[in-house]
Amino acid sequence: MHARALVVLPTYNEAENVLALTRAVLAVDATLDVLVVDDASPDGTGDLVERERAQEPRLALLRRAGKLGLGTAYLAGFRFGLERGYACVLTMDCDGSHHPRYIPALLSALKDHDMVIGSRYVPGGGIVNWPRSRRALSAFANLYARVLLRLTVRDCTSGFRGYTRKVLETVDPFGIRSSGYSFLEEMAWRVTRCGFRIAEVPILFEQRTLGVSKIDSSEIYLAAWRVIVLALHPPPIGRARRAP
Ligand SMILES: Nc1nc2c(ncn2[C@@H]2O[C@H](COP(=O)(O)OP(=O)(O)OP(=O)(O)O)[C@@H](O)[C@H]2O)c(=O)[nH]1
Ligand SMILES: [Mg+2]
Repeated sequence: MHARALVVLPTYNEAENVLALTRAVLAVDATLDVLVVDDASPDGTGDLVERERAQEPRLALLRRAGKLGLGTAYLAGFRFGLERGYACVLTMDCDGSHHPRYIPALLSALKDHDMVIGSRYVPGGGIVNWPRSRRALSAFANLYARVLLRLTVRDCTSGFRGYTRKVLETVDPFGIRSSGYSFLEEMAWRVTRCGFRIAEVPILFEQRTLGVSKIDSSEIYLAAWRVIVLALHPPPIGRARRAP
C-alpha cells in the first residue's frame, strides 16, 4: 500500500468540464491520481480523457458500456482504488460544483477521521447560485435522511467525499444496490453504523455553469423510498467485503 490518494470523477456528458477538472485536481498535489469513470458519454467525454491520458500518466480512464448510474460508477472507482493499493479514495462531481481547492482540507481531515464530507451545511459552507426551490429540496432531503436514519452528519447528499481504505474494506459498499443520492445516504449510514468517525469540511457548492444536470425526479422519489426501506429493514453491514 502507498500513501497516494485516488480522486474518482464519474462522468456522463461532461465534455465541457472534464479536462479543466482533471488538470486542476492533478495540480493540487503530486500524491493525487485521477480516475474518470465514463459511461459511454455520447458527447465524447471519454475520447477527450483518452487523448489526455497519452501525456498524463496520473490520469486513468474506465469506460463503461452505457449509462449504468452514479452509484455503480462510485463502486467501480472504489474497486479500482482498492485493487491498486490507494490509501484513500475521494469522489467529486465533474460539473464544476465541487472545487479542487478543498481537496487539501479533505485529505487533512482524513488523517484523524475515517471518512470526510465536503459539506454545504456546516458553518463556513454554503451554496452559490441555486434557486430557492432547489435549496429547499436539498435541505428537506437532508433533514429527512438525518431523522429517519439517525445520522449526525449535516450533509448526507454531498458527493464530494473522501474514504479511507479501511472504511471501504469494512462497510461493504458493494452490497449497496441503490444509486445516486440514496447511495450517498446509505454510505453515510453504513459508515456511521460501523462506528467510524466522519468529518465535515465546509465547502461552497457552486451550481454548474456548463453542461446539463443528469438528476431527474424519479431519482429523488427512489432515494426517498430507499431511505424508508433502510430505516425499516436495515441490511447487515460490516461483513467481509463481497467479491466485486
Ligand atoms: N459515470 C456516470 N456518471 C454520472 C451518471 N449520472 C451522473 N453522473 C455524473 O455524476 C456527477 C453528478 O451529476 P449531476 O448531473 O451534476 O447531478 P447533481 O450534481 O446531483 O445535480 P445538479 O445539481 O442538478 O447538477 C456528474 O459528474 C455527472 O456527470 C451516470 O449514470 N454514470
Ligand atoms: Mg451537479
